[in-house]
Amino acid sequence: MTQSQDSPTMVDAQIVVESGKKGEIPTILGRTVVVLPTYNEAENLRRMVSRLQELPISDLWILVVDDNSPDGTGRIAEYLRMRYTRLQVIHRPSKLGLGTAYVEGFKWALEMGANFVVQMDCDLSHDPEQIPFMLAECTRADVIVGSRYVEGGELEPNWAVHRKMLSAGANVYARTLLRSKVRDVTGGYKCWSRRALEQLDLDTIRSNGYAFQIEMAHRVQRLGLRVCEVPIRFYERDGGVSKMSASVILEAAWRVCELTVRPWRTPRQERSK
Ligand SMILES: Nc1nc2c(ncn2[C@@H]2O[C@H](COP(=O)(O)OP(=O)(O)OP(=O)(O)O)[C@@H](O)[C@H]2O)c(=O)[nH]1
Ligand SMILES: [Mg+2]
Repeated sequence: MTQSQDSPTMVDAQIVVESGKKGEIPTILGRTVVVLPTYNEAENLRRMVSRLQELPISDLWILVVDDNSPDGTGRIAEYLRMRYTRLQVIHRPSKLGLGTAYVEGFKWALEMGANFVVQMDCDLSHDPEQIPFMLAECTRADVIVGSRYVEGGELEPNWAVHRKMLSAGANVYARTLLRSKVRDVTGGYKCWSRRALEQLDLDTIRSNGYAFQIEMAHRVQRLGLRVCEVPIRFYERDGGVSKMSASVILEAAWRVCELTVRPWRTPRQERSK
């Protein structure tokens, strides 16, 4: 089978499948929760929420996980919570990291009966209009990765060269050491099925920054879950500033090494839990 522009990639089978009718969301979808971790995203949160609200997905909820952002993102989230019935906010006392924000958000989403959970940055790097295309693959995959590194995926051309190099370099480094079949192993735009999240043993996730994305992709592969990569265009963040830092990069570099030598549980142990 040949790889065609914009066709999703089934990672577990290492083949490319045709996409079918793009954007056609199965009617069995049930509840979907979009988890948005925020730290100083006051410039972006409103626009993000309004774009999510316009999506043609029934029973779509939004969960903001804010870490007491000094720029008042938490207050904006509260204002939005009063305006929209399907928006909830978790307020945490201080900047506790992206990884723990997602873990809290995922647990909350499972508790409220989500069948699918979407994780994405709240800086408009991830285009909300891609969600229907990701959900359209949900019947044949446990995890759908919005991928910059499959055919049809792209990075916005005016993203800074050093960021492109960091992203590509980190991806090659992690994929090589962890023998990852996922092509965008550092990507933060994903759609999880309930089944996948329930198997992941969220309390044992060790990574908190950039490394969180890598550890999750690694666990998915070890568990033998079905992964589908859907091409996305990745945009430069719209407003606000990046939280990328030297310590985040070092954590990722270290964590990849740690995962290669200490991969915690085998899939069988993980499954028998
Ligand atoms: N709750 C919470 N959210 C965070 C934290 N760190 C980052 N975020 C959010 O996580 C998302 C990703 O962070 P970014 O700063 O965009 O990191 P990045 O996408 O790797 O870097 P850029 O491409 O430069 O934007 C954004 O929505 C941030 O606001 C944190 O410690 N706590
Ligand atoms: Mg970002």
